[in-house]
Amino acid sequence: MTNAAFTPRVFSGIQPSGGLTLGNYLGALKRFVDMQEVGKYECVYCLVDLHAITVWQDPADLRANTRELAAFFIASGIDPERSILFNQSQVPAHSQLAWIFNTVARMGWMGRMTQWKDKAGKNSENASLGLFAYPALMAADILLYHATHVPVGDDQKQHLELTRDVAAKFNHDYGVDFFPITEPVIEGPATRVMSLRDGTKKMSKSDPSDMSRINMSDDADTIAQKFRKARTDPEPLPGTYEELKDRPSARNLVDIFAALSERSHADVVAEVEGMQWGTFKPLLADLAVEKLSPISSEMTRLMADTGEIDRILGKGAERASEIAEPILKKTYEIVGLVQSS
Ligand code: AQP
Repeated sequence: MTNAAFTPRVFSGIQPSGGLTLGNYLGALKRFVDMQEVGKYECVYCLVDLHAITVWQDPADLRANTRELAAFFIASGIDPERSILFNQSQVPAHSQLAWIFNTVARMGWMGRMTQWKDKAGKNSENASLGLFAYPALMAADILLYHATHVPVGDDQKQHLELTRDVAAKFNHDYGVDFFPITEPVIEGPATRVMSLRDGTKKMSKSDPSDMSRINMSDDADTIAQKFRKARTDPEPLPGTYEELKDRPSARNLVDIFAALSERSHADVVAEVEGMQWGTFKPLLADLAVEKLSPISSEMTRLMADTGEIDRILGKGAERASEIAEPILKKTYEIVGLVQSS
């Protein structure tokens, strides 16, 4: 059976672990909105709170961050009527399918994940079992909806490959064609937004330097200051994108500009050819403020009514369960787990 046999369905998620960045927006949220607007997919978007607790989260912060993340989705353009928006822990089928996948995935697969190596670091004996099993839960999130397409940033590519391996192994072991082999959708001019201090490192909320990232909560002055101080190199902007190949910090700023302005790299480079950084950086800062400040003001407005946010998430969880429950039930049947009706 090919993926054509499945309903075209998008699934993706973000952890409510606080500190949303421009990387989350350009690599994930903006793409989620694009997929919703295409109109041909059923879109399921999840605040993956069970993933967040694989590293310590203060309970009060987790609650606040979950609501703030829901506000971020809606403020960025996700319509909770057209797309399904919910938090993972409200649909128990995620954990139930993850357990089945814990028995399908191999220890060796997990041990090779670069995110595990980066996050557990030298202290892996002390990392949580959940952090190690994180990719099996992610496979469950995706396959529970028979998702055919998963928009993510480039850093999630390896986890998506593991999801495909889990689906293929399950189908093979049980002699079925039950789970789709999901397509990662890693597209657009900024699939990996890099640190403003080091163009070879991913922009990340856990970077100790706040100057390395644009936070969704940054005000206009802070955004302008961070771009002004962003690392570049002494050369002016070149005439072709290819000439930026070995200039990661410079390329990063051009990528951000292209993604925010929804233009191709070639188009942007043609316009700014020969420009000095002192001229380009303020243009970039103005563009970022123009695109991001309406989102952060809308987030503030939405956060004033957390009851409404909880209602949206509750309704989303009900709609998600309607898709997930029959798929989980069928999985149990395939595996041979007796369920009295
Ligand atoms: N810098 C980035 N460029 C492009 N996409 C990015 N994403 C995150 N950072 C970038 C994408 O955002 C989605 C949600 O990711 P997550 O919830 O797993 O968060 P994360 O990747 O853990 O975010 P951070 O900031 O990188 O957190 P830490 O510092 O804890 O590792 C995913 O689609 C991801 O690709």
